[in-house]
Amino acid sequence: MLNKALQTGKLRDILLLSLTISLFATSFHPECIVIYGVFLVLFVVFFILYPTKTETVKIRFLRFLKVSLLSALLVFLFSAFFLIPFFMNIRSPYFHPSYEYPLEDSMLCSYENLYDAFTLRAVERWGYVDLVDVYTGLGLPDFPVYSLLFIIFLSAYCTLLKKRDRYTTFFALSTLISIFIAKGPHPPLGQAFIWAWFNLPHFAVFRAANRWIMMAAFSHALFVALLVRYLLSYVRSKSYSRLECKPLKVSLKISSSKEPRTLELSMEFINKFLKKTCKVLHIIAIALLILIFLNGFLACFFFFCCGLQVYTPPNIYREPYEWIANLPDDYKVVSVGCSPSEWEKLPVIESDFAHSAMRTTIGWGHDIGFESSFIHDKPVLQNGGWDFRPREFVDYLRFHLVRNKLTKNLLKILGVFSYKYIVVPLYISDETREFFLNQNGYTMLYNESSLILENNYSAPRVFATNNSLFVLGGLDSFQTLSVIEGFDLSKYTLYFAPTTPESSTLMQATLNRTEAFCFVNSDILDLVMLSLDKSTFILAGNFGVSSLNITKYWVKRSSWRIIGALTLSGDTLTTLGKNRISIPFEVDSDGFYSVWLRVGFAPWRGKLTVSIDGELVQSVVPESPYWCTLKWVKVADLELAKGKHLISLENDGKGYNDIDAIAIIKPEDLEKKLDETLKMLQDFPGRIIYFLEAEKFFFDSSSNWLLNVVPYEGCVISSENPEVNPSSTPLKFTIPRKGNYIIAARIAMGPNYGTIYIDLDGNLQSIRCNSSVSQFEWREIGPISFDVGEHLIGISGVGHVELDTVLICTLREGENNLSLHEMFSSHAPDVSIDYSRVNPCLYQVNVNANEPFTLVFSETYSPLWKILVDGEEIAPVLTYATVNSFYINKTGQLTLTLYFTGQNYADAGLTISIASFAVIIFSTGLYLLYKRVLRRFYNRRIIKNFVGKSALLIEDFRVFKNVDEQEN
Ligand SMILES: [Ca+2]
Repeated sequence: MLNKALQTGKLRDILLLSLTISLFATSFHPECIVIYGVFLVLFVVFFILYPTKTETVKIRFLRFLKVSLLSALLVFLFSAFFLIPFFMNIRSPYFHPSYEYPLEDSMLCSYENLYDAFTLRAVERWGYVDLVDVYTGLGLPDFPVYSLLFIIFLSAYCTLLKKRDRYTTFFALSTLISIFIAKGPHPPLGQAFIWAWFNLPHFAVFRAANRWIMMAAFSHALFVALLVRYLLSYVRSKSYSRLECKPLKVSLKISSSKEPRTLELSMEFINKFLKKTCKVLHIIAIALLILIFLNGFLACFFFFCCGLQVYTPPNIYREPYEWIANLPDDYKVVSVGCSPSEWEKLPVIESDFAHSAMRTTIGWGHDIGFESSFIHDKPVLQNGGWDFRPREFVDYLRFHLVRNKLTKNLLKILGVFSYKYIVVPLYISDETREFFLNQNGYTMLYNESSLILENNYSAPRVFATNNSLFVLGGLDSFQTLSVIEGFDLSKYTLYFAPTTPESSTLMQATLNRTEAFCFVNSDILDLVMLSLDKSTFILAGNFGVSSLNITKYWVKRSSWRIIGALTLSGDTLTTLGKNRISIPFEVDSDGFYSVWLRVGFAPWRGKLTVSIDGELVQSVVPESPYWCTLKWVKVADLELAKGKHLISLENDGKGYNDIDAIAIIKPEDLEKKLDETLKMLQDFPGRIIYFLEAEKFFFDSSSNWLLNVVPYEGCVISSENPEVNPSSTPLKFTIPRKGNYIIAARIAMGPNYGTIYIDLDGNLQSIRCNSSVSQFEWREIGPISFDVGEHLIGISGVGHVELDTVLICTLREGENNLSLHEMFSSHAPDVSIDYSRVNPCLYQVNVNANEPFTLVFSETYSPLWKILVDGEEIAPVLTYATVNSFYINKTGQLTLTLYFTGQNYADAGLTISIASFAVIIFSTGLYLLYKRVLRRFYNRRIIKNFVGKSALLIEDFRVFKNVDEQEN
């Protein structure tokens, strides 16, 4: 179509081209669109530049302009239903440039050698692994299928010797390019692919690099067709039968005679040889034709022999999902699955309850629970889906909380997102089943071969709250908060502080309404840094490459966000090897600057050397006995001139280094921001609470304390020492507001347990841990009066003690003491909500509110969700790190319309597409009709008469006119 349109430039051809491209752009797999798209562009370049005798480059270029402009317009109109939402940013996160796979993935799914690529061998080994190894077992057994394909394809490309034009040259070049990309990072010249992987936007989604071979397959088809044409004409011509005896003529000029003499030598044996060779060639050509015809069958023998492989899961797998499908209400489902190592029963097993695949009788398939929406039509947790935020949230649950058995409050955490049913299928490991059965707050609803737990914490999809907490912390805040008994997540909306420096207006708006400011394993410096100007701030994680090879590169690594730490970059810039990276930055004025790094403090650290503009400034070894936190460290104070600079980070290769962010700021600006932040916290009317996990802040490997994980309770530090035993050097913390505080500690109670001492600026406070019941409890100390400024807190123990978390919280005016239970026992809002789901983009919510409230809608946060109330449109605020909330400052009987405005773009696009189609079809019909009528007109010779008559009339008119003129 493209070729024809470029050749003729006719409207009809442009229209057909536009229809084809619209179909291509709206219905093909995105990878396919990119791959063929690249070659379509290449074809256009070829078309314009490839020299021909008939037209100049300029003519072809102008025609291309006409074709491309017209078809771009038409394609836009036809595909508006897809393109308008797409360009308005309503698209899968898969299209986001930060969606990348690690380089190593591409090694598994690309061609290791050029021969395999050229012969189009199958290399993606997923699917029916138990039945066939696609690499070796697809073809006819004991038959050299790939040698045959090699001969056929190579012979096909030999047609280039006979036919070299714009098309054959283009297709041959495309084959080369597609083979080169399809071999991925493998030699020769694998470096080019690796460069593209790390530097070209969107390239790192092509982990199945072998799919680029689809263009070579297309070219092969063209050349094989050409070969078949030549072979057929050769075979038909039977040239050997016409081969005549050709004598060898020799002219001799003998000096004595005038005339040269011709000598004819007939060499019979040569003729016989030629004839025989031609006969053999004839037979070979026929054989080749037969083999070309058969090669499809030979190469895909497995499928012709065994048919397409389908797997039907046993009824017993489907039963629990069919059972919940009969439940009438609006809910979400968690389906529990197995990790690959659990399916394979490997010696080292790591659980993964949200893994997508299951091992079936034919190989790997999608887990039936994971995809069970097709049975019950309700959302399933899966792995969080494509969206980055829920995906990160589920990563934290999968790889940290559940895998390490750190909580018994998983259902409490999931309940706020409306996950009501947990399906524990029969095929999961005993360990994972035990984990779910040990959780708090469920009712066993179904107990057959599979189990269904009903989550008692489950909140509706749309609910109201009148309290909120503002959290500066990572996702682990969910776990830290969930261990407070009586704390109901669905009564407190959690607003997480934005983790990139941006306008603080949003933060301010939510802060004014919030009950408490919680620093969860974070401190005031973190808050100060987040209020900095964007220009002084570098998100280091963005400079890491997408690879698993931490020894070779500085990579993007998810380890800190997976453990739920507060990360600003998401993934940190990490390496284990002896590597150096340089990151450019710019300062807008001359002056004295401080350079700060936010680095991960954890075990096995290397020495990190920092240089600026090539000058070494400082080295740090951020070693800590436990995965502590990411902390801001000042690495340099120096003069910088206005303009561009380079900061270089070098790891010595003796351990890891994780860098989250870099800040370059004038000390006086930082001082100013610190004062502003302190002022903001002093003016803040709510409570200020510090949550400090003991293992992160009060553990020192040189002390006699131990670090251990108590299953379902979390990570704790413990001591058995009969003497007073300090756990670490006291921790410095900043009190922003003068007043009374309580200190609370979550400790293990039990018979014969010892005493924990909390050392506050040198004053010891004791907590006795002896109790007849063994369990973890919160114990409070206070009130304690603190002045603004830095204070010290230390922990010691006598006897057997275990400490999980320490909390420091402001008391209100007049409060002398307060238990955590009271602090978080807020009343439910006086708001009743009744909602109905009209369609996935539209909810009607009827509210009877006696006070202003926050409406939480647990659908993945998108600024395109809006609420319409009394003609006023309210934008959502991100809450619980993943979903939408709307503050409704109205009371009484309210009817709210909750809708996804993105659908408006899709609707508008669809209208444009349909209208354009209608116009095109109507005008084409009209044109065809007009042509038909016109032809009939001609056929009846009316036209001739008509022309004759008019000519006569014109003649008359001229005569008449002439007479007039003469008279004048
Ligand atoms: Ca802890």
